[in-house]
Amino acid sequence: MVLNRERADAIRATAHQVREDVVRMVHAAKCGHPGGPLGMADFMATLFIEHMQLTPENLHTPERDRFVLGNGHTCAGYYALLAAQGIIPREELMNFRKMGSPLQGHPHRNATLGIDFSTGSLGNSLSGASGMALGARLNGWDTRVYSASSDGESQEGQIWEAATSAAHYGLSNLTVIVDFNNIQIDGEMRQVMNVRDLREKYEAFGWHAVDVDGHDVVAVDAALCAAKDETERPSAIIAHTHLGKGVSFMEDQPGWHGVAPNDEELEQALAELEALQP
Ligand SMILES: Cc1ncc(C[n+]2csc(CCOP(=O)(O)OP(=O)(O)O)c2C)c(N)n1
Repeated sequence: MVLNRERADAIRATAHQVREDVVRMVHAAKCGHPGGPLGMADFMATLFIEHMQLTPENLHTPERDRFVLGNGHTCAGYYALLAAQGIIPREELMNFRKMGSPLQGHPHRNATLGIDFSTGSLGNSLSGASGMALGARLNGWDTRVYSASSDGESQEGQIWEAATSAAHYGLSNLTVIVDFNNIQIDGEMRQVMNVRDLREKYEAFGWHAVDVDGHDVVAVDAALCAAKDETERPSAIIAHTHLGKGVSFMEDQPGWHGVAPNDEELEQALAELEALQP
């Protein structure tokens, strides 16, 4: 079923809020990674608002859906979405990366905040998510496990061990969304270490795999629906995005992978985002 206009608008409004939160959080921390989460905001909001069953009410229910953020450095956006879901108190967001806050610069497993897996060291995520998916199936649960990853994380060999194993066990309750923006910490992914066509790769590993425009919430929703319809294979959604989406001076600029905006840059970023408000 195609996402109706009202639901699509609600997702876009949440993605907008996430972008504002991200630039404010990274600015307040004076360090962090704004580019990735700005690029991921549309597909992450689609996942969290429309698909994943993760709410304050079911947080402690073992059968609930699970999420693993493989590109852990992009966690400002993840925390902002958990706040949008009412799981993290909004006021905590401004303590991002501060001493004593649970919202550190990479996600730390925290049952109270619904953070299911610690990440930051690239490459572990799909193994963890596969284990959760297999465990859920062995328990006879209806749980779906979602993992976000990136073109940079796809350079890690362990991702492909996990991809082999997930296909071997037919983990159709597992979906990975890959943030494919051709950018990583040291520059353009195609120059640093080209991972090539990830849809073809996942298909070759026995997965159901599709390419989508990661900023088109209707297309992302359709891909997530198709993943739910799969009964034999795990699913990979290769989301083509622009790092820094929504802030002109950050868009497609590797330099904004992991730098905080200064006061003037924050002001400009917020003004530009305001002008784009859906
Ligand atoms: C095992 C490991 N090696 C290296 C790093 C350092 N590192 C942090 S982010 C990053 C690039 C990741 O690429 P991507 O997720 O595509 O970056 P983005 O799109 O957010 O710029 C690297 C190599 C790490 N976190 N873990």
